[in-house]
Amino acid sequence: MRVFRSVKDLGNLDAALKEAFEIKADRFKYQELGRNKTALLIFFNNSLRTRLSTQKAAMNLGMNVIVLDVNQGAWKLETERGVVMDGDKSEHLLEAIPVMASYCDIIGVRSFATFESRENDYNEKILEQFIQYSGKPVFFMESATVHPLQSFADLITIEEYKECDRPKVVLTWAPHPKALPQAVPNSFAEWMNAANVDFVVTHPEGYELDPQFVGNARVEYDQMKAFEGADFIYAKNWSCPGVTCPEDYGKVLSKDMSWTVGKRQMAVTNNAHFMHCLPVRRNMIVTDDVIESPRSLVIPEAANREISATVVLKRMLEALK
Ligand code: AN0
Ligand code: CP
Repeated sequence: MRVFRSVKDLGNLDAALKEAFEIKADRFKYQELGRNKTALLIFFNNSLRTRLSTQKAAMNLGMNVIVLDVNQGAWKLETERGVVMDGDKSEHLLEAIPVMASYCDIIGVRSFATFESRENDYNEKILEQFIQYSGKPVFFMESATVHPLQSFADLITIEEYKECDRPKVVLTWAPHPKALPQAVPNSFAEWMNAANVDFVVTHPEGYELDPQFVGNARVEYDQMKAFEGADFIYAKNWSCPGVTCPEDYGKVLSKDMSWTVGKRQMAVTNNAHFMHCLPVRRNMIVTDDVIESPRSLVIPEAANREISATVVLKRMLEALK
């Protein structure tokens, strides 16, 4: 595997899940694979889980790890080609990428949507340059449009906790004070469409996800209706994807607190498990009692980030040989 951005990059999903459970049972099984190989993790944005779980995954495989917080200590990077660099940016991405790549074997990049331009975000302007100019395998640690390590961990978690063969999984929008990217719901939709689940998306009008990710998934605008009989509730806020109205891209269209996931909605589910990628704002996205309930999976879900990252790095190391 040279690039990890999509569920398609894993090939057969059942085989990938099998590998994940094999690693979960013995996470140091492949500790010779990464000997004298270096993973470089580059963060343009904050992170708790991705930063720690991916480092742990690399260490499970015997790799060396370098972590760079670009905005804390490195030079401010210009990303546009052709500009006269007379402002506050001291270095261009076009030099920085090959330099960073020269010190490592595999690169992970976190670079969120900036919401400045839908076109730039949805064309993955930053990540595409890493793929093009680094000459190294690149995995996405939440890009402008996707968060595949999260969705893979989510799928592993659903597989572990499902109580029937084909569970009903509901992705629900929930309110948040600030504009958030669509990366998590985009990837979650893409991965659920590929998995053996009955998948439903619910959100207020205007929050329609990009068709390249949501595909033909069922969309139900009535949240209570969507929750009926659900086995898993996956909550997340996202800002306007700009599908129906491009000029609203990245805007907060609603802060409707009736969408906050609470007891009222959970009562109509099939005693559903609650999921969220974290970090979560309590009593905006989900009430204290629901996130603290025995059916909440937020902690095991986060723990599975180590497993998804170990599988991805393992496959990238195997492809280096
Ligand atoms: C980010 C987001 O919504 O994409 C990261 C989630 C994993 N969340 C925040 O910025 C709060
Ligand atoms: N879920 C997730 O990616 O968390 P962080 O932003 O803390 O890495």
